[in-house]
Amino acid sequence: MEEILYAFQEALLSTDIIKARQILSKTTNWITFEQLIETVIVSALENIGKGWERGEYALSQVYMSGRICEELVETLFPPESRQRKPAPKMAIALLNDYHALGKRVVYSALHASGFDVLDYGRVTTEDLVQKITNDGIEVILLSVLMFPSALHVKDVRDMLAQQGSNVKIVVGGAPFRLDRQLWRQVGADAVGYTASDAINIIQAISAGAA
Ligand code: B12
Repeated sequence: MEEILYAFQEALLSTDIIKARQILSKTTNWITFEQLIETVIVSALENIGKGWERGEYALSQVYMSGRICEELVETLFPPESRQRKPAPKMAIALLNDYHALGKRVVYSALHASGFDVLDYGRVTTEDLVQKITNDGIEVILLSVLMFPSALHVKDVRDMLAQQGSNVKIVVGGAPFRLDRQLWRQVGADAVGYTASDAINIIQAISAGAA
């Protein structure tokens, strides 16, 4: 797996989408979609991000790596389960942030697992609260990758509370992985660190266990 990760990372850094695609396609018959996302794509992007922090790579390399992964991930999603699962009405959104890949992965994993989820795309706090109210959303999944965006979850919680709403907020993204208490501090009901976590949390909420 180490070798695959290294080769994939090198392909991303050289903006070689053809090679990156070839490397991933060789893995799809022996590892699952979730493993591919977590152990190859997320790890490669994290390593590249760390290299950028150390001054080894240019921001353009981080940017292009993210774009290439977005494009490749589109072709990798497992076929959707035809059977829809009973669940509270839910939506997913990217809150005040531009890192779109994590939300895309979580949305597709949930959808492929049989859950109907509205995709609100990138939203501001006010837009989000309005959409939640208008659509009668019961569970909102929020993806944020930057610390200031994570703090906006608290604003969402406060605005919803002012309206007497008890919508469940599930959060995920880098700031919550880096600070394991942050989700509680911003008033979320649950946190997930991977797309599989999102599925488990939604299953638990649907079963009335969370
Ligand atoms: C690629 C990348 C970019 C790309 C984004 C491309 C794109 N279209 O998405 C580009 C180059 C544009 C970019 C720009 C910036 N970035 Co950037 N970026 C990254 C990087 C390296 C990887 C992010 C990524 O796509 N990962 C792959 C996806 C699949 O993983 P993920 O999003 O984490 O999602 C997974 C889980 O978190 C989880 N998950 C995600 N959402 C949710 C939601 C729920 C409900 C659940 C349950 C789970 C869940 O499931 C997903 C699948 O496993 C991260 C490093 C990191 N450690 O995350 C920095 C990082 C997020 N970036 C950072 C920064 C600072 C920036 C910039 C401000 C840099 C700058 N100075 O200009 C800009 C801001 C852009 C903007 N205006 O918002 C910082 C944020 C630091 C912070 N604490 O605030 C990070 C953490 C890097 C760092 N360590 O400094 N970035």
